[in-house]
This record gives sequence, C-alpha cells and structure tokens, in this order.
Amino acid sequence: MKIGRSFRFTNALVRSPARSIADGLRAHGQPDPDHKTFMSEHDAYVDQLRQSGLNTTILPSLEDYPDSVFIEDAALCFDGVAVVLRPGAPSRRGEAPALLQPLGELFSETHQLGGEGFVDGGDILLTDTDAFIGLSERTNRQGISALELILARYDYTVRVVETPPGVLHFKSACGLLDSETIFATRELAATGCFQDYRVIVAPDGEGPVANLVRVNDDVIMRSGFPKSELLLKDEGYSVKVLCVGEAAKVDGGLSCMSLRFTLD
Ligand code: CIR
Repeated sequence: MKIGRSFRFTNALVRSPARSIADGLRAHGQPDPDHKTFMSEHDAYVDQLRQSGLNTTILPSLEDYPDSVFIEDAALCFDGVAVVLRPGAPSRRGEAPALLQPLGELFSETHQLGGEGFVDGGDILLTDTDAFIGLSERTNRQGISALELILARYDYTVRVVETPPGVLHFKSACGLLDSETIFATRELAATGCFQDYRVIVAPDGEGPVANLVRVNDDVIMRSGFPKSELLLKDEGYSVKVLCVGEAAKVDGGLSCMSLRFTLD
C-alpha cells in the first residue's frame, strides 16, 4: 500500500456538460441549470485540476445522459485500475458503458461491476487503506458485495456505512483531507463511522461544503462557505475555492465532476 495514494494523483478524466443538463435529476425542484454558466464553471474546475498538477482529459458531452458531467458516479479509479460501476438511477445506467472505451485506453487493468447490484461512485470514499461505501438510494448491498470482490485484490478494506437520510451520496457529506483526516458534516461524524481517523467537522450551516476534494497539495472546496475556508486554512491546508452553483442546482458537487487517478 502506498501512503498518499488516496490524494496524490497524476491524471483526471472529466466529461463536458451536456446541453441536456437542464433535465438533470434533482431532489427538491431546484431551478434548471444554465448550460452556458455551467460550461464556464466547468472550465474553471478543469483549470484548477490542471493547476493542482493533473493531466486532465475532457471527454465529449453525452446529450442522452443529462447527468453525465457527474462522471465520478459511473466509475471508480485508483492505482492504474479502473472499475466501471452500475449507477443506481435508471436514467444514468448508460453512462457506465460509455466509459468502457476511454477507460480501456488509459488503464492497463479495467473491471466491470459483476452481478445485478448498483453502486454510484459518489458513495465511495477511498482512503489509503479503506474503502468506505455508503448504502444509499443509489447503492445497494448487492453492488457493494460485487465491488468488495474487486477491491480486496488491491489492499482495500471495505467498510459498509449508512448514508444519512435525505443525503444523496455518502460523499455529499464528507471528503478526504489527507491520509489520516476526513472532513465531514456533524451528522455523519456523529455516527462514529470514521473512528480510526481524525475528523474535522464542517461548521454548522455549512454542510454542503463537506464534498471537497484533496488533489496533491490542494484542497478544492465550494465557494460560499467562509467558516469552513478559514477553518481548513487554519489547519494548514492549501485551500482553493471554486463556484459550482450550476452543478448544485442538480445536486452535484465538486468530487463528482472528475475521476482522479495515477498512471505510471
Ligand atoms: C444525480 O442526481 O445523480 C445528479 N443530478 C447529481 C449527481 C451528483 N453526484 C455526486 O454527488 N456524486
């Protein structure tokens, strides 16, 4: 096992937002995202990944799949290995087969989730040693068992956890800060699921910021959450702030718009 494998990366894969993003799934009837504004926020996101040291490949948009910009839900990547998942939402199932070719070109080892179960990448938090996988409306036990068979080969201990009620994905409520530290909402931290880790709790009222990403030396977080920004800067992290307001209208955050990984 390599220390830092959970946040030291060389590459990222993103998918350009489709014009159909206005039809993206959302839980609470938020307004439609505007494609042009989404594009400019996405450009800034890609710029930041590149500034954080990632060789970033942009895949073309998929108009038939409004939510396909949220590429992280359709695959899991680590250490030169790609696993094509099976998203839980029926309208998103086709996003996974669409990744087979691009991932096959980049990775020497690719797997497809076996069986009939479902897993969304947004429900998987990888640390250097553990794969926390949240049961959610998108991820079920059958899917987790199939993924466990694959992950066991790569030195990950699978920890099945509960996504808090009303939260879309497990990682909507947490993000990795470093090999020992996780940032989490108060509600998720209180479950005790991260007992072997140092947990920094998101300030009250700033729950949505928990879905941050650590990329090499930087922690990338959503704008508009000043208490969290200050807290993480005080903890010594190099914080980069991005606006993802259009993604948020369809329940998207920061982690879900990229797959981050290391290629030799
Ligand atoms: C969905 O409901 O599937 C999309 N509108 C948003 C997915 C965001 N993905 C994530 O948090 N991992």
